[in-house]
Amino acid sequence: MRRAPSGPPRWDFRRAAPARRGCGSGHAKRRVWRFSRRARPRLRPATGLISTEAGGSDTFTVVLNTQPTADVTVDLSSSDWTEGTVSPASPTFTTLNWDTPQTVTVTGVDDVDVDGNVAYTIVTGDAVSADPDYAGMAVADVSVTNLDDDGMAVISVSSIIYATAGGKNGDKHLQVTVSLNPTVADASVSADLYRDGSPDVSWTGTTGADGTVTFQRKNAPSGTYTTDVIDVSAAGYEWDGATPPNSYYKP
Ligand SMILES: [Ca+2]
Ligand SMILES: [Ca+2]
Repeated sequence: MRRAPSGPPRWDFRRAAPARRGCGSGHAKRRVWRFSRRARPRLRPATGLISTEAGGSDTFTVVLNTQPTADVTVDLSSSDWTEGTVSPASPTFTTLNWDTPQTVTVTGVDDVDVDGNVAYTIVTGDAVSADPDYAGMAVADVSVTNLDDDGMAVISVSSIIYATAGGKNGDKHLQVTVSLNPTVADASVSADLYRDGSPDVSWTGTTGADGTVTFQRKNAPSGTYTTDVIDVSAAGYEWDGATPPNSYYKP
C-alpha cells in the first residue's frame, strides 16, 4: 500500500522523454515536457487576501490536481474568528468534480476597537479521504488581512473663498481657498474649477498648518466660477464627500 506523502505538499515533477512537435519547415519545433503530479489539493491565491470590518469579503479556490479514488474533504477554519470567517467549512471533492475549483469566501468580522489591520489565516486541516494518496495530506494555509474601520474621524470642507490678485488692478488671477474642518495640515485636496458651468482647471494641493490650501487660476477670464472638491485625503480621516455651495462672478 502506498503511503501518504509526509512533509509539506509539493509538486512532484518528473520529466518524461521530450516529444517533438513541429509543422514542417518555417515553424520552430517545440519541446513538450510531460509531468506527472503528486496528488494535492491546491488553494489559490494563498496569500494577499483582504477582508474588512465593514463586512468586505474575498475569495480563494480549492481544487485537486489529480483524480482521487474516493471523496476528499478539506476542513477550513479561521485562526481568529473575531476577525474573519470562512465558508464553506468543508469543501468536498468527489471522483467526478475533483477538477472543478470550489470557491471559498472569507468575510471580515466587525468590532468597535481601534485595533488596526489584523492578519489571520484560514487554517487548512489535513485532507480527509479513503484515497491513500490524499488521506492525511497537509495543505498550506491561506493568509488574510482584516482591515480595521474604527478610529477614522470625519473631515469636511468648511468653506471655499474666492479672491483676486495680480495685475494693475489686483484682479488678474483668481484665487480659491479651500478650508477643512477640523484644521488638518498635510491633507491632500483635489478640486475642479468650472467657469460658466464648463470645466476650466483641475487642482491638487496640500493644506498648510492652518488647514487651508489656496489654488490659483492665472489670468482668469471673466465669468461665473464654481469649485467642486473631488477628494480630500488625510491620515486618520475620512472625507464626508460634500462640497459647500460656492460661486464667484469675476467681471
Ligand atoms: Ca478588528
Ligand atoms: Ca476595529
